[in-house]
Amino acid sequence: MKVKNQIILALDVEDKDEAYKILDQTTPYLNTIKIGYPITLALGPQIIQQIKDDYNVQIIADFKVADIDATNEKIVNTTLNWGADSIIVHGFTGDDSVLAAKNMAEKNNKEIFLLTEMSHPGADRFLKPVAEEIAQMGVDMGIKNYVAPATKTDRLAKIREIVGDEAFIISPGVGVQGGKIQDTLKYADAAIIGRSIYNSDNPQQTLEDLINMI
Ligand code: O7M
Repeated sequence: MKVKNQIILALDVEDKDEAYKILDQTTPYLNTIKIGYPITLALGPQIIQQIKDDYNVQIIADFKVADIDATNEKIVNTTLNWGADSIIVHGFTGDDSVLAAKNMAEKNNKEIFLLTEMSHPGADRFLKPVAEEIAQMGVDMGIKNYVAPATKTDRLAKIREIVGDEAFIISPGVGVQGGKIQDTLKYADAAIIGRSIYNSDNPQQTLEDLINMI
């Protein structure tokens, strides 16, 4: 995946006019938008194709898929049929669940991102102790794309070490959650940024400032 300016916008707004206002200001600089439950549940899954058609961007569907294999398969297939270019899948469910998601994405000529460890403090309790194993599982399964936290650069660095230089890592947590873009991009290929762009008084200026820092 090629991410323009190494920034992915997390479009976690729930109002279409607001979403389009932000997209108007940011898509001259960005080609990759992450949509998740907030916008999809508010506006319906049609929003995926609408945004693609109206802004000529690629969409990462952040549905953090975390079910048994048979259900993962359905979630991945339906999401990709709604127009998403890739889908984010949790790794903690284990290799059978992840494999089902990976196979279904490949059947659609699309890709999954494997979520290894999360950016919020609470993730230290249950996810951190197994994150390196999750990353290793991804490597063993031939997965190329990963999500790892920008708020914990030591952990991000560790996950990069495990998945290798050829893997593609996207990293959430820059801005409001405390991560710094320059530190993050030492280890990640792109940063996922939401509130500090879409809640800013001037999303375009904020984005320009972020790009200038890279
Ligand atoms: O910049 P923010 O904090 O407003 O938004 C960050 C986005 O990244 C938001 O959409 C979160 O749901 C998502 N995210 C995390 O913040 N932390 C994680 O560990 C994982 C994700 C994510 O994208 O998971 C795939």
